[in-house]
Amino acid sequence: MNVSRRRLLAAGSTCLAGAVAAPFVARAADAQWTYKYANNLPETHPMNVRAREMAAAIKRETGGRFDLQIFPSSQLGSDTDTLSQVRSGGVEFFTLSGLILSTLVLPASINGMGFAFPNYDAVWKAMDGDLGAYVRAQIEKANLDVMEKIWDNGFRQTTTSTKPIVSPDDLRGFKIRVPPSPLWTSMFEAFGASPTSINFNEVYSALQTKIVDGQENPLAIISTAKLYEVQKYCSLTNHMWDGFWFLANRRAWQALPDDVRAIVAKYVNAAAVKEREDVAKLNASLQQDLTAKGLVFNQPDPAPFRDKLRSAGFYTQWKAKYGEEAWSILEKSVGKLA
Ligand code: X2X
Repeated sequence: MNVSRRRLLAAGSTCLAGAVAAPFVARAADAQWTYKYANNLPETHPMNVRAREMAAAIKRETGGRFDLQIFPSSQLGSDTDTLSQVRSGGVEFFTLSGLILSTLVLPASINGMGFAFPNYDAVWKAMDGDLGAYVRAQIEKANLDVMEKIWDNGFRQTTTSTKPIVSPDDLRGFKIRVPPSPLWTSMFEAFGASPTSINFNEVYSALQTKIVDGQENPLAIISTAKLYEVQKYCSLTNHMWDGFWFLANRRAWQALPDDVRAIVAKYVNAAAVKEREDVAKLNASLQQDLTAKGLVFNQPDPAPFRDKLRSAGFYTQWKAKYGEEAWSILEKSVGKLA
């Protein structure tokens, strides 16, 4: 028996005044499945704008049988907590950066390899092609289901409250927040920086209270999460590309009838494709807007950063971790790295 039916019976059996209970019963009976979707981004980010559209379309096409409830801004917990919850079934859906997911599925961080992707064309070709398929197969081996289309986070830029990052030397000893993920820590350690792992829901306050002097994120996040309020410089380092896998708790996903599952998957994947366009547009147009809000931009030459990673043995080290198969799929998309 599903939850809403159980609730409906419970409501019926304890109801003394039918007229009072009726509106509740009618609402509970509407949806057969009420699934939670958690993410770490503000409501105004394209991810949540497209998710709201997608939830409405799913509700319409399932005739109200499927109700997707969206919980933005880490309302149900940090990324680390929510990863546990999507595994246990506490939440049914969760969008998570592949780099953070790598704490569970190591190869899921591979798309975040430093300076690997030159542009979005190369990203979508790889992630909708062999590299994405490889990573999804590894995610499924870890007992999570994952939708086909990865959502865009974007190319990441570095912000600070103290000084612009112009060359790799500027990162030496620099206190920077990174998301909880070995690849991020390893990469900033290779630059000689001093990275601290902090979940996104604590980033604004960590910057505000100067626990760290900087962070790195795509412009769409720097804007929607208002990080410009607590940062002064933005260096367009474009040091990696990051995306969000739309994960599903396996038991909850498989419990859906085929027709409902197909409708949900169709709209989730379509929303991902629209969100990609929105984010790319924002990331291209936000510089002006953020400048007006007081951020000072600079565009460093990526070559010395890449050289620094190479000479620190960063690529060789990660090639050994991922293994030949994964590494060769990556290099097929982006060219020789190590
Ligand atoms: O935590 C971050 O910086 C964010 C929002 O970009 C990710 O989810 C990786």
